[in-house]
Amino acid sequence: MQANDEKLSQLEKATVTHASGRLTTNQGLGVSNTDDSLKAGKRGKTLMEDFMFREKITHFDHERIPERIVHARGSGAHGYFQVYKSLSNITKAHFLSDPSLKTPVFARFSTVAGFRGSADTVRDIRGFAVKFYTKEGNYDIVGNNMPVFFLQDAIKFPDLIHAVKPEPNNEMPQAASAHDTFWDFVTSTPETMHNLMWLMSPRALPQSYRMMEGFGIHTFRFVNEAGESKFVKFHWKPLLGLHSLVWDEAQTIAGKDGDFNRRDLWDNIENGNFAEFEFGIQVLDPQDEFKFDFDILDPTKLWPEEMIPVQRVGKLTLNKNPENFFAETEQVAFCPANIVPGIDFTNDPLLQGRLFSYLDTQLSRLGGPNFHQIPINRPLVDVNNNQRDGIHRMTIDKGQTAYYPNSLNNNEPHAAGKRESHFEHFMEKIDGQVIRERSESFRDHYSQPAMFWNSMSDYEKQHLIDAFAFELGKCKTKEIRQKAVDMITNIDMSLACQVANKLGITPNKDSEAARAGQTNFTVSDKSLRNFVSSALSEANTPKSAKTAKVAVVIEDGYNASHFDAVTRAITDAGATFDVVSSKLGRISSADGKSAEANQTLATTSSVFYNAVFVPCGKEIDNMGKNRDLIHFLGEAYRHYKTIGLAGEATTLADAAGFDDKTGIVMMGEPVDTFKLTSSFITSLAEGRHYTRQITNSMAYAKLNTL
Ligand code: HDE
Repeated sequence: MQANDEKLSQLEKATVTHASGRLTTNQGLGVSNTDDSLKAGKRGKTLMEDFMFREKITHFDHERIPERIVHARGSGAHGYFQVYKSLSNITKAHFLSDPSLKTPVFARFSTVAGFRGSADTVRDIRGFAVKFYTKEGNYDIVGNNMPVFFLQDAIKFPDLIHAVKPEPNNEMPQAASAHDTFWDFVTSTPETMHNLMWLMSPRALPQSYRMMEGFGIHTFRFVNEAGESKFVKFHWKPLLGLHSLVWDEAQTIAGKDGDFNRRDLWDNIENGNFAEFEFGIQVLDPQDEFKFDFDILDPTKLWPEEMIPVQRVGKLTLNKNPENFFAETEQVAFCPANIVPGIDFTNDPLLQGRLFSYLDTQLSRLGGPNFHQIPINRPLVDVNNNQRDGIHRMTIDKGQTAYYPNSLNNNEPHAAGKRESHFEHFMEKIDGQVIRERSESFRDHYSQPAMFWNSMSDYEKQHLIDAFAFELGKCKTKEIRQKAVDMITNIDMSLACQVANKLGITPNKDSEAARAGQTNFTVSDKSLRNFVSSALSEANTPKSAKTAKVAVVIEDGYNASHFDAVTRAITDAGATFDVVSSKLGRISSADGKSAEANQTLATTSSVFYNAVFVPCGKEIDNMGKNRDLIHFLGEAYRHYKTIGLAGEATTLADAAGFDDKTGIVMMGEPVDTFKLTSSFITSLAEGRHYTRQITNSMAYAKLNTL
């Protein structure tokens, strides 16, 4: 029994298996031949009369709907949400007040800029959208994997997206921000600086959707039964920790398996490794609204966890793949305005714009006003109102009245009474003049980016430097590169200098671009500029070997006892492995045993694994000369992965150029298999070995000498 049974059984009712039965037209007419069109003679023209042909082709011609204008590429899963303890003291939301309640959910993870068929592992923000099918109606948290956004006002969103999407004259580049129009826009819009820092960090390359954080970004409100309100920010914390890909690895994966993140989510759910996230809240008393150096309504700012702790109050478990991608993942319609009693909006101008945009875009994407009746979008509670008709209406709404008030049907459906669940807007006091301007309190665009930079580990800092240099290096317009570097001087001089150095330019901290966005802004005593928030660095995340994937590379003559020991240890640690060899099929060990190779060095690549292990064997000399294997090992080395070498396989360390032995677990003969495999698993559980020194003399250079 699934905890999300109620929603799944609702979907089940809309499911058609097509498992058996005669072939029919859409009108139910039996069809005996669907392979030949109706022709005037065996070699003649197709006849207009062929309604079977016309029906089949017409349907096919209309099988696609417009992809999402942003977040087109996505992957979804079903699951459930459960709160740890009642939050009824701060919110009257029913699904947050009862720890015994399992609320069904559907979640969709996405990239932003790429088209529907683009690769998963591009540098981009990831969408993290969750639809809760609650007893009080559908509630959506439509968030991202970064806690801040590029913009402070929704009216700028079309400009941002036009700038980041492929350029309009030649539709290039696909799913990439590394081009002139994006950097032209952001260097003219200093409020983008904080999100840019996140985009240039490893956070933009999640290793797995199961291993990324999620954020509601905006400040929302909780409201309790007594009508008291608190400001609140939403977080999703992955139980497996926060883990990212290396840039070089992400690019290789984009070529070798564009479905990498989608496949990972799908396969793990199929294997029972459910995706789990804790729900976190940061709660702020309204009296503290003006206590900080930043405006709490500004979506380009985060609330440092060290100042306002994240309380983990519940858990999201994604435990079931969709039955049909189109029906569920493609047709699901999220909307930040889908809200339940106990939760409310704030004046954040970005949120305010989003409250309009989603329903509007779905009208054209899903073809009309009845998309809420599509099975994946249907609430579990009854929908009862006087809205009628429209394209693709799926219910037969009975009765004479479709208006209120009415006497012919006793005023039904009636306005919800006090004791019936209903939504009431928080009675916020409004007092202001109509004005098209930005608040002064939104002006500081550089303190939080500086905090982000200061909170990074050495590896993350280097990643940022390389990412800025790559993206700006791809821009053809020199002035844009210069502007970007000048603006970065406001964040950190050493970052600006190191990026500038790679671009062959000199930062100018007094240029117009550097000064833009600083108008009237003085850094106050409370500035977060020098604050270090350890929650921002991936270095401080939980790590484990659970669900990791290991490549165990063997050739004929391998050592079966090493192989058996390591594969057992991998399985015991909750990880999985592939047996990789030069050929598929049975590989024979030195002592007459065998193992089945399910991948070859040609069909797979080290980028698909978290670690590599080579049990020794009598073929080891040949292995040392195998370019594919040395490339495989060298790549794993450059991507900071654990590498295990047993017995004679230790000679591969030299052959592959492992000058720095950090994360290289090896033991020559005689091999103590228990000790070696335990160290291997410990090292695997530590995640990547970012302190490993990688220089150009290693790995690649060795490869060229073969
Ligand atoms: Fe969205 N966004 N967005 N966005 N957004 C859409 O709605 C929009 C923003 C986010 O898996 C669209 O159904 C505006 C922030 C996600 O189906 C559209 C603004 C955040 C998804 C839209 C923003 C998001 C979308 C396109 C500026 C994180 C994918 C298709 C104010 C908090 C949901 C659609 C899914 C999708 C508008 C900014 C998250 C056009 C106007 C900030 C996860 O309505």
